[in-house]
Amino acid sequence: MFKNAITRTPGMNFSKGITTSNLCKPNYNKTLQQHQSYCSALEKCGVKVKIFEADNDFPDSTFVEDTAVVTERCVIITRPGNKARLGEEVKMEKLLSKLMNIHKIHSPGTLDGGDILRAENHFFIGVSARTNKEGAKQLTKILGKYGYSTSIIYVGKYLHLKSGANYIGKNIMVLTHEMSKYQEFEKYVKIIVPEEEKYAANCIEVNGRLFIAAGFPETKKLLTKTGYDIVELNMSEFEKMDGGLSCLSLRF
Ligand code: CIR
Repeated sequence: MFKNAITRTPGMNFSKGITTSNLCKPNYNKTLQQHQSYCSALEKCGVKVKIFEADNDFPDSTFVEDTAVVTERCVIITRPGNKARLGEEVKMEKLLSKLMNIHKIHSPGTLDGGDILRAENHFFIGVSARTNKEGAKQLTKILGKYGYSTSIIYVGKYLHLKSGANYIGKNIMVLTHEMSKYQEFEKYVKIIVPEEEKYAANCIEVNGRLFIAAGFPETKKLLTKTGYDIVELNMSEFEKMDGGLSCLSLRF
């Protein structure tokens, strides 16, 4: 069960963040509305949501997931792999300073939380354009000290591991077609989203409910079969900046 979540209101310069998408620029008011709906949905699942104020120094800072890995045994402050985001983690470290067992990824390691996929007490660490081998090595060591197992996955062309693979409990992995072929996921029940809906592979389970991006009907049908209550959230503005449901919060 998650008791807490941390989010950050998108800043006015949200549209100046990093993106590879060729969708149009996000609309700020719509972005704020979608963010509020996301936070309310978390609250409806019994989660206490701490919403930090917008940080205009970092247009991507609403994607808080990338700045820390929070578990019930320890916290790891990351070191974002894109220079434009380096420094977001310093602010997050201050905000999390009351939590126990805080560790940090150190240079030359880089690591984005979007590359860290937890499945029960196992952590898949994606090595990507953002998370390097050194960052993965440091995280492996820290998590190992707390009794977690880890393994490394090479993410390929995806921005982050969780852009294409997400664990939703009940031994189920939600995967893009491409990631479904990774042998690392063989022991899971696989739900493979259609190619034209691959954005919807990024979904999160929150206290028995499944948050999915609105507008992906085939994925919704597949995920309804899991027995979870489905909560559809409009993510259009975040998708324009390469962000998904998992990126918008730290849940613990
Ligand atoms: C970035 O490129 O860093 C942001 N525009 C999107 C980050 C999305 N985060 C995530 O998938 N964990």
